[in-house]
Amino acid sequence: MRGLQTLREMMEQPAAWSSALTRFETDAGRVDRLFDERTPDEGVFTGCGSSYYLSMTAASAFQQITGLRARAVPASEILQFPESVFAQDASLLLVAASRSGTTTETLRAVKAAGRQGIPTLSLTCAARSPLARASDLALCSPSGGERSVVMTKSFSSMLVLGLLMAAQRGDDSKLRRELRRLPALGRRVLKIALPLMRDIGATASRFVFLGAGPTHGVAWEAMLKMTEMAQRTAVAYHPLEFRHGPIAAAGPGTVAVLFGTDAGADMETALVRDLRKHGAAVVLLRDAESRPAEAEVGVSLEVGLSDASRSVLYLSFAQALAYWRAVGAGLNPDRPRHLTSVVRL
Ligand code: F1P
Repeated sequence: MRGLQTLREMMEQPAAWSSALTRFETDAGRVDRLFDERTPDEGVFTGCGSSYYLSMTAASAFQQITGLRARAVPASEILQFPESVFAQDASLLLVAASRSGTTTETLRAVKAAGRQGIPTLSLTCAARSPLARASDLALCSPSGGERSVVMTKSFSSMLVLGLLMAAQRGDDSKLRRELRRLPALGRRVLKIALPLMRDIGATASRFVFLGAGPTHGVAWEAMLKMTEMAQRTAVAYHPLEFRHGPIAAAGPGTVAVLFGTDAGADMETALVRDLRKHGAAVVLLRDAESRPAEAEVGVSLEVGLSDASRSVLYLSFAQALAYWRAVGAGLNPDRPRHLTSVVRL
């Protein structure tokens, strides 16, 4: 079967999270030191492609957990519009994610920040990469590196590192406990996600991925996975934004995947109804089935995690869906068209 490499790396995610959790224990003190010495009052999270999308989720969770301002910007924006990102009077920390640690825009953004005296922290799978060396502190996912072009375990394991950093800075022992549960839960979730997503959207013309707060970055990553692996039309939005225009294109042939949040459960349930009314098929992922929704496919994980930690588990559904749509179309997920694992300018 085609795409075995990617499939293997998807299955290796729980082990990669375990390694990231273990490695972080030795780095936690360094995170504290960096924050205590440089006292940033805002985190700018950056990266390119998948690494930018994981930055979205990490930034959202970081602000919620620590109370410090945080936002995500693509690394290219830092190069093209530095004044729009680095405000003069702010005390910033740049958090840069990159699997390879060699992506040109991300590396240049970190070097530009360094020249301006802005402290830099990287999340990477390559501990000796130029990015890691250029950063004040590098948090590494030791088993996150892939042979595949598309990112699966690197994404989720670097996200685990980002969430660990937030838990450390926010001194959030509940989040820490949740993150430690992820490897065991991830193994269970993979067993559900892989068979479940096999036939969803086989004849769909369009995929819509919806996520709010920490799940918004997951929605973008789901869009990218579908685009990279299966070359299918895919878009990502905040759930309630979807009514403000994009819903005009929804109908039979649309598959909408909603990465549900506890914070917005009632409003998301109402959106499922509207999507179904217009003929879209809806896959609703959430924690508990406390508010029944009329989704075509409803998954209640019932893991009792916060929206931020559950985001990591949602990724398997997005990856599996893109994987099966690629295989079903006769494409090889291991060899996506026009792509290389690193973009160097
Ligand atoms: C990230 C990235 C991937 C994408 C592509 C090229 O690289 O943009 O998201 O799939 O194939 O690389 P990195 O900075 O995380 O190494």
